[in-house]
Amino acid sequence: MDHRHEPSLPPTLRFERDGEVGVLTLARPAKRNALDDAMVGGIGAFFACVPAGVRAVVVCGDGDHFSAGLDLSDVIERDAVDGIAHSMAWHRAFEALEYSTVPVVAALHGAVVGGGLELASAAHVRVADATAFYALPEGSRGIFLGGGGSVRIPRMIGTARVIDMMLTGRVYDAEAGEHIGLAQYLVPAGQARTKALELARRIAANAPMSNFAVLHALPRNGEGARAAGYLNEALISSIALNTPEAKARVAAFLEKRAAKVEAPT
Ligand code: 1HE
Repeated sequence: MDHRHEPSLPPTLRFERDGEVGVLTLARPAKRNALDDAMVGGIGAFFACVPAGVRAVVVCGDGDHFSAGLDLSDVIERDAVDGIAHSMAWHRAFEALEYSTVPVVAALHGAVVGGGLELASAAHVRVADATAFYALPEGSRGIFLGGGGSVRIPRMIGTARVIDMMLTGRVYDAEAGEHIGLAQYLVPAGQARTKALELARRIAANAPMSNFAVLHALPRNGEGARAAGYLNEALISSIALNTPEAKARVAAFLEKRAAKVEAPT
């Protein structure tokens, strides 16, 4: 029996299906989708056990903003040891997303700040609309990144930019954000979710083994020793090539039944 049916989530998270794509929505717009413990735990539980039949997930937010980051009303009464545990709970949740069984596309709009940017940076593809803006206000709040952002965001945009954002409170608008690599796609206002769904449908149509290799082998190969990366790549590519799905897809191309790569118009 498959237990991965409909997930039980806090009321501040909503899950819907759109064919093979799952949509997980931050549903706390009155607080600008600020992330409290229940939401972070819910995100972790969701990605640790993605509902059956879902082959890609879009993460998006209700209201005018993707997420205002950490729920600051949560922070007040926490000592150092509790603080470490809190940060590690975020790490577990966002690692569940990053190393999920399925690819995740983040649809960004409005504020993508602090822990909201940390959440977005754990996704595999980021689509932003023209209203998106990015900041790391932790510096001015007397705190620090705690959701894995000091590990992930420098890999996306470079350490120097993250240092600048944190020290000076610099805010990047949507266009500059795309330029420096905070998002891979920039679309008109109000269209991030639609574009993210379109990309997620395309991703869901890939062979599961290819998606698995991209999520689990590719980032690790870039991080460890080169020799281990090459060996791991050889192993994964051979496993992928030998799946019936790969054989069928390659044959379809050779027999002119599959789409060619199109040059952008
Ligand atoms: C919040 C939060 C929050 C809004 N925690 N309650 N993040 C920040 O430092 C960003 C803080 N938020 C903002 O700068 C602004 O709220 C926004 C630019 C995101 C949106 O502005 P606006 O004018 O649309 O909304 P607002 O009037 O500021 O906020 C609406 C309500 O949401 C208000 O509550 P209300 O009861 O008075 O209606 C705000 O208090 C509430 N709200 N943001 C709690 N973040 C793992 S470590 C990660 C560390 C971080 O993420 S630090 C960065 C925290």
